[in-house]
Amino acid sequence: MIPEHDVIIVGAGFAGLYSTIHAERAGLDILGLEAGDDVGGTWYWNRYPGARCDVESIDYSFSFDDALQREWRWSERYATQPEILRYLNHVADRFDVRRHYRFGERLAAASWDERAQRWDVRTESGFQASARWLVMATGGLSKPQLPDLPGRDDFAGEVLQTSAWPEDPVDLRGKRVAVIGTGSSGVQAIPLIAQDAAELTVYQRSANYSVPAFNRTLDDDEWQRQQDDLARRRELSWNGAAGSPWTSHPVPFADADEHERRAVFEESWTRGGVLFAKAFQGLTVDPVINDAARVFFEQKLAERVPDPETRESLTPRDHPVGTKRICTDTGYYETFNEPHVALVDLRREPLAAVTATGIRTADEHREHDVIVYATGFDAMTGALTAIDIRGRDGRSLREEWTGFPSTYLGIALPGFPNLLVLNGPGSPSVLSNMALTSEQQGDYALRIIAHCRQQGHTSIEARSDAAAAWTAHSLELADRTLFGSAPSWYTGSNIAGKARGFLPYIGGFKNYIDRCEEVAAADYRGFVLSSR
Ligand code: NA7
Repeated sequence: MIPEHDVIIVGAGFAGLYSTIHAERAGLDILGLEAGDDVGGTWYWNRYPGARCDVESIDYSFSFDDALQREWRWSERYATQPEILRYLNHVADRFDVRRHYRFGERLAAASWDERAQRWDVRTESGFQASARWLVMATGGLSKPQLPDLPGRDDFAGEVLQTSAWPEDPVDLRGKRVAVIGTGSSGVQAIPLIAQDAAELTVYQRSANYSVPAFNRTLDDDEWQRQQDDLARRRELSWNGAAGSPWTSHPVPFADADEHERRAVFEESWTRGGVLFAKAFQGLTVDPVINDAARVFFEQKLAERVPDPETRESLTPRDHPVGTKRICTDTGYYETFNEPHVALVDLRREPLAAVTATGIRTADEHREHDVIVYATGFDAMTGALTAIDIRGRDGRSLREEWTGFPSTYLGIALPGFPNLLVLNGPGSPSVLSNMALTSEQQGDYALRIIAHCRQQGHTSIEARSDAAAAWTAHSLELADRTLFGSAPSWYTGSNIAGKARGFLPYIGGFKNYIDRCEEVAAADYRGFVLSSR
């Protein structure tokens, strides 16, 4: 007998936990499925040294429960992976979430049964279940990508991946370690790996912009100030473009003189990390502002890396500032000043093959004991196309998404009734604070479900024209910025054969919420509701 539920929620990260807590409050019978052995999502898997969130801890936490907000004491300005994982475990305990989940169950297939108006799902272990609603909280950066390098599997040493780092401690002391990849994960891991390794060689295909985190322990005074300011901070976050309280300098770049420009860049630099992209409004839109930010960055880099050749290799050349997510580092560039750390610039010296004992480039063979892959993710679509999802009339999501994904508000897909995707392509999630987007997305999905139940509808589905219009609107907004000119996971260009196009909605978190609210207020305009 296959168990039947009201809703199946896939994933137990921020979005899955939030949705499960609130689906229970809405009186739904829930089954949660999670591939990991416990809750945490991204923060369950990414256990590499140095893993941290680049959104401040006070903001990167749930806002829905005041007691929860007040009782959890973050220890640092930017929380480490272990601390965020402890937090999510605390949330799971506090709201007794685990009893809804089956852990260690990776969804393999889901198909819509039109007659029964239900989704039938099967996991890789063969477990089956069915539900009227299928909520995918599978994460935007959860399908790791391991590059198909020649000879990759010949390497006889130890292979590690930042996004699937072992739970047991990894001892790199005395070892010759290679790291491939210099996105946020590589940039965070490299300084800590360098502390242990006898030799560290970093293989860099493209240089990224990285700005120091200016991380610090939150002492009691700062914590108290944050607590006193929390209501204002949350309000700004909910009304902001990226779900955080930070805004750009109020004076437009064009109206500021040289002195003011310098002061603004300096101030936003010391705010830390990704916030540098917010220095002036329009920094990722106007090439003139962007170039001024680039010049400022390069001056800072010169202070951090004295050697001109190393510095040249570390200077980003393939994208404007902020159009790939700015990395947030602690001592990243300084690591390359250490005598036992080498940078291999793959632009000058392409990677030829992995061998049994190391890595061969066009110029040289280098021996390694360990290779660490920090090579990113098949972002926003990869976790969904990994599953054989069949909608109305057997339509395959995987096949449809060989083209650019068409979604309505990022949450609904034409041809896939009652499938609700949280933080999907066409939503602002990965450009925004995931803790708050997960709340908004979970709420919206549950409101759709509640609306259908109240009205006696058994299914809801995005209309194709509504999805096409939303997707065109989202792409058009991206075209007005400099983002499209950057090869990045935002545009799918990090994955061979993936359709190109800017995946997240770039119109801002608050604008996105407003659009969702307009649709709801207009009786879910753009959706087809039906009853059987
Ligand atoms: P990213 O940002 O996608 O970085 C992946 C890195 O791996 C990047 O430097 C890539 O170079 C590099 N890469 C990928 N494939 C290869 C091959 N074949 N050879 C050499 N180098 C390669 O992923 P992260 O995990 O660091 O960060 C993802 C997000 O997580 C981040 O933006 C935050 O939001 C949190 P490339 O730049 O493509 O030339």
